[in-house]
Amino acid sequence: MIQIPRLYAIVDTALFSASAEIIAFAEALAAGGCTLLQYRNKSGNARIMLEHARELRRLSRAGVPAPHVPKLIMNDRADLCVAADFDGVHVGQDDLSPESVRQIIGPDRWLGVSTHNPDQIIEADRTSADYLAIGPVFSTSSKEKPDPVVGLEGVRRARQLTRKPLVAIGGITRANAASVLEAGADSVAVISDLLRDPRKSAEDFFRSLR
Ligand code: 3NM
Repeated sequence: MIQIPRLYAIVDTALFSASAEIIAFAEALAAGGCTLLQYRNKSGNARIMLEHARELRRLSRAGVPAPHVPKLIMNDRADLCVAADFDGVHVGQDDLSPESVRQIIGPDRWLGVSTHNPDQIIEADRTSADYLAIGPVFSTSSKEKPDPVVGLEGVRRARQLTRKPLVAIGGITRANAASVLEAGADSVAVISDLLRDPRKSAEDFFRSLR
């Protein structure tokens, strides 16, 4: 069973205008103590994705002191995970199946699966996924066509349905994160509430989740 940190930071490239901003954002998150980062790029430009991913990989290995070397997770794309030597892949319900991803990434890399309702949790729980995500917990503007909000009740329900590490996502902020862990999540995945002053925001999250 993997050990998942309480904060799972997502770097969504749609929110940045230049590659340098994306890299600087990731560096600031790492400086704030983030040890798990997801690279999320829904543009579909595989070459740019691989360029960004390789730069993040290089930085995470070169720049940051050892206890803080962040794990890097690629959203959706198992091929790019392997090409950039990332630590794992996160897939949704419309991506490759968990077992197909597992064949590509091998036994050691992390595999995460998004779920949005009890049936999906039960199904994903039977796969080799290392962790499951449940969401959106609260309303979010960071995802196109989000599934219906599951609320804290959805997190409690999910907790009853799986023993895998559970990541909650969607509308999670420094103000509500503690309630999400209390409901049974092991970790919170966040886009928006890390954007402004990422280093301080990450530090605030860790303080609120102690
Ligand atoms: N997935 P924010 S909600 C990427 O429900 C994503 O699976 C979701 O961003 C899901 O922290 C979401 O800004 C957006 O709400 C999370």
